[in-house]
Amino acid sequence: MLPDSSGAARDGIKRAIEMEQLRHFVAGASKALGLSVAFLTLMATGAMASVATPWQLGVPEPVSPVAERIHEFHDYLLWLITIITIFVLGLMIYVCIKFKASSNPNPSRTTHNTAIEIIWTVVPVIILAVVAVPSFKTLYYGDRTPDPDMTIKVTANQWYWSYEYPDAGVSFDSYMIPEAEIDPATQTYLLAVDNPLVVPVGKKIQILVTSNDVMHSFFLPSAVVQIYGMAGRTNETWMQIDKEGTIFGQCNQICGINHSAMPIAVTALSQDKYDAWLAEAKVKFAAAPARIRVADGAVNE
Ligand SMILES: [Cu+2]
Repeated sequence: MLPDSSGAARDGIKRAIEMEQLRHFVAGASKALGLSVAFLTLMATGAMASVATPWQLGVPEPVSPVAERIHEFHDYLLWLITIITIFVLGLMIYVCIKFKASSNPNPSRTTHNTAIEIIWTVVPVIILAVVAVPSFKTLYYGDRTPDPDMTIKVTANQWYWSYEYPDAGVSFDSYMIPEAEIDPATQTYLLAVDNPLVVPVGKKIQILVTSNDVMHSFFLPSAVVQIYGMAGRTNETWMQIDKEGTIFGQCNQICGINHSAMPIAVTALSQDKYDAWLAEAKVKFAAAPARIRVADGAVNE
């Protein structure tokens, strides 16, 4: 060691090394976080069926304009919170190292700084505003549609759904297919039903939901529809399924012992196929006697 090397010089070198290590750490952490966020975003927006699969990441693929907007809002918030979190983490690490007792033996006695106090009040207010504006827009967009193409009335029962097409005069019940009758090649137990709700693709459908008994909830994750069914009350929402195929949902309000036995299947068909189905349904369901479920669970077929 050189005779003139002072304690201050050693401290300076030590601090320089620490700052260099910090810069490396922050750069590495940002890169890792950026890659993770990109990966998760890719997984969340990738093509996925509406039935959950083992090890699936992310939420179901959106099938309606409301679902798409909500997914966009979700991704926007994810970027926003990621930036805020990285900024706060970076600030904390910087402060912990720069102002620790060994590198800052004579701490500042500052208690107020007007400029900083204004910044840390105004910036969060701006952040809340940029979250609130798209949030309310999406909320009101999904609430109801002013000019629906058709109406479907959904009535929840313990433990099945009744669907009614008031414009067409068609109504029928939709029951879960029991495990013993499931065809594993084409059906999924706890999701497959005997009579799915059938809708035309690309049409704005007003959905009115009520209940005949306890509280239920009509929940279709791929279309981001979730609305309570309550006896004596009619709740309104809407959906527009833009892809042909079947999506699934479930009652997601605990409604009694067979709560798990009231799945929802919605099949979206092109207008021609839907018209053909409707003509068939008018005949099929007109003649069918209403199924009555009695206390012991028996059903008259
Ligand atoms: Cu229910």
